[in-house]
Amino acid sequence: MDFQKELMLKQELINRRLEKIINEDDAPKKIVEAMKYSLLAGGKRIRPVLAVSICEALGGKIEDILDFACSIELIHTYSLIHDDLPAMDNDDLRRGKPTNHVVFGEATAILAGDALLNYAFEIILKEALDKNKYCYLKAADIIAKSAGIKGMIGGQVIDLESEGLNISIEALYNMHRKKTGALIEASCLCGCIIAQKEDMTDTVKEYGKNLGIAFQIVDDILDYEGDPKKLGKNTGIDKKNNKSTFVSILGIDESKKLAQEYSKNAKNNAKIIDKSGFLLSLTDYLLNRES
Ligand code: GRG
Repeated sequence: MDFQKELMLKQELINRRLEKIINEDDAPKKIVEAMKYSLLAGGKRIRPVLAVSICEALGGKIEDILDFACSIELIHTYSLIHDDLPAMDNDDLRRGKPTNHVVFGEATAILAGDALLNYAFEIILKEALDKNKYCYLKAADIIAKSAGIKGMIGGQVIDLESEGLNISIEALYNMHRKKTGALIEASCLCGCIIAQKEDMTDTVKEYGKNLGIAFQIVDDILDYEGDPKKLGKNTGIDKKNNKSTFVSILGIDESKKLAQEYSKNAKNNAKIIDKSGFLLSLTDYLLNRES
């Protein structure tokens, strides 16, 4: 199996479907333009790739999950637009391009995020209604919870509350399991649920959990390596963001070891889920990524 080729094919498939989905004529042009700007700005499409790959590996068809998987990318994009807002991280750049609020203004950026979240559930419900299968409702429930107050939004709130504080590694882990991990875990689980392989749920859940944490530790490592000076000496807090990170608490070497550990666990799960080796290579790719 040529992993890079396979990954590119999946990303292209998802990109083409996203372009189709977002081509909405029956809505004000400005909001669709703002939604498109961030949605089609070249992300890695990790969450839909995970959903599609796991569904396929467990015997489902791509068409069974493609729209559903794309809706997860809409939710991810909404979270990035809102995370970049002045009231949150106040970032001017995302994926090397001006952030949504810099281009369209704050009010439109807030609405574009809201619209992407709502549109995601329009797609999810359309799938559930068209396919008329219980598994789509179950997957919808998983996605809704993972993006909500017990998942991504809950994690974001804990993150905001922790600003400037020296938090424990356990608290950091708990925050990231919700903020970044929940949607990643849910993407994996939906693949399993839509493939109707309920007996694999525990392994897929474990995979998503391990991968989500490895992904976040790598994110912290990449952030540190992009600007090592910003780490406050022995403060446990990353100076630029005024937040604790895996690197600010554990140091760079321990963080790399921890990322390897979680990744190793995820790879053991991946081998059970996907015999083709794609998920295994995807896990490695995410650990060794440069952005
Ligand atoms: C505002 C409700 C709300 C939530 C925001 C997930 C999140 C919560 C904020 C994102 C901030 C961030 C950069 C977190 C680190 C991990 C992460 C989610 C990175 C971005 O995901 P990738 O690498 O992004 O999949 P691409 O650009 O490839 O889509």
